[in-house]
Amino acid sequence: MAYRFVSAEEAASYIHNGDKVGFSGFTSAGCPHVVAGAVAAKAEAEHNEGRPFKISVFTGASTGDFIDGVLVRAHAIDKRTPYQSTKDLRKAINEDEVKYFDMHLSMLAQSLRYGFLGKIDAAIIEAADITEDGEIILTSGVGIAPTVCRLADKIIIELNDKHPKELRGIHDIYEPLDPPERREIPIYHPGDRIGKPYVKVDPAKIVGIVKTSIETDTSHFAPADAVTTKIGENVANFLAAEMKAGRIPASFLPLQSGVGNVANAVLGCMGENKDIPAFNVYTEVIQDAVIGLMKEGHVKFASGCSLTVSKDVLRDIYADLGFFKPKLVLRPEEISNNPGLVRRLGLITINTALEADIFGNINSTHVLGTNMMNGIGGSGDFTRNAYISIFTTPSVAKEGKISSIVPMVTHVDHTEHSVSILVTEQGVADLRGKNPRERAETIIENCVSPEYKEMMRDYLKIGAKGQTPHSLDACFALHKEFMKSGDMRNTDLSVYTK
Ligand code: 0RQ
Repeated sequence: MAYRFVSAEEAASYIHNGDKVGFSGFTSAGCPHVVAGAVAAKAEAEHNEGRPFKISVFTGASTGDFIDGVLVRAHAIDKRTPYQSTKDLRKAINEDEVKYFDMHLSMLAQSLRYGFLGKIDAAIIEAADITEDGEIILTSGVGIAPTVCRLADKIIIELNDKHPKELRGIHDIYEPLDPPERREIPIYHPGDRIGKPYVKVDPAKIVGIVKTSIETDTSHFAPADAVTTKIGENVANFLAAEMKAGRIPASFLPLQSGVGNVANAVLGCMGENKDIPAFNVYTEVIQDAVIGLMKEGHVKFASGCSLTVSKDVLRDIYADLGFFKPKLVLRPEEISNNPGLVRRLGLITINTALEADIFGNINSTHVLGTNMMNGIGGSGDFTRNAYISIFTTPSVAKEGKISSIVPMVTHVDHTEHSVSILVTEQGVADLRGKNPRERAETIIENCVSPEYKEMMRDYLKIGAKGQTPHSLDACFALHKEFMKSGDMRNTDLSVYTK
């Protein structure tokens, strides 16, 4: 092969202060593991010499400590998008050290192509294989890899032998044309393949290949507990009833489900529900539960952007590619999260709220309206365009000191217009066809924790006038009380009625 094999340190020498760097992967699945660490070491050395060194980091979604963690601890990140979930990076964002901007995941690749975010200098890509004429076989996650490979002046490959070359064929790499040439994306079924099994690049752009041998361990879920199980059962029972009522076809519709413990529990409960037939998944992250359901025959096919699964599950998949490859496809996030496809395929979408308000607005990202948690991720891509858009949240957080359902959310990611169903462990609020007052009553009676029900009813009485009966004095009373005493249960709404 004509390529140069280099050390991580030599690869890092191609990255310079002020560069905009695009990484492959989605969650830590498919992310390169070692070059970012060498870039962080280079940054520290430069800082020690009194020279500036920061790069902007563009990725599929969150990464892992081996990209976001090492770089932020070296004070080497200037700008960051579109999603993150690493403790140290979150802290640096909220201390205003890192300029993070939160984006719908489906829009990042096209925003880069449109030139809205500046020129991509380098792409760092994890590969399972590469051919002499520049066909890159990605690993367990795709993200924005095809686009950054095309836009970057130079490409660094991490060739990871823990991903088999036989992965060739699992990916479906397709980039839409830009307007005014864009046509419809010809996917009509979750399993349709429309692109190439590889990312094709000009071999001359590949400045070096770093060999690695690192297993990705992307998924750490707490086992389902009483609350997440109840939420899961509520969602599954709701969907089974919708099917019985004829509002979901008997063949069912493809499912998208967010990331995390609740999402895993929901999928588990759907698999156990005898009234729900085997279904397809069209989502961004394919988690452990999907693979489990696939083995049992409850999931027929899964289209996603990444295999965000635990080490053992990834080993199982790789050991039996003959079984799994025909049932899986990994797509760029521009396609896995494409709003037009979400609407066309009629997805049932299930995402998690940090907080919801009694009128159905959702905050997925900001604690107390100010501190970034992770980012909107793909939740907006799916929610806004869903056949039925479901949000889940435990009714309380921090042992009851926070009600996840409040009079007014402190930050809006998804407006009332995009939310059909709200589910907590308390029950299900069906918001379809309801006006604001009806929505509030349904959410209070079905979803709010008993400890907060009376408070919410009182709030509605304070904000008596208007179509949406808010009180601009009292709408953040619970949040202000939490900031004062550390417990929303101490809120005294009577002061607003005097
Ligand atoms: O705090 O970490 O200190 O324990 O928030 O809450 O209940 O563990 O929930 O891990 O599922 O995350 C919305 C953040 C939920 C996630 C969010 C505290 C709570 C805890 C986390 P601790 P939980 P999860 C696909 C779709 C947006 C992106 C998305 C998310 C911590 O699901 O990032 O949907 N979603 N993407 O105690 C203050 C409240 C709180 C609160 C909970 N109201 N106020 N703190 N907490 N409610 C994925 C991708 O796009 C890749």
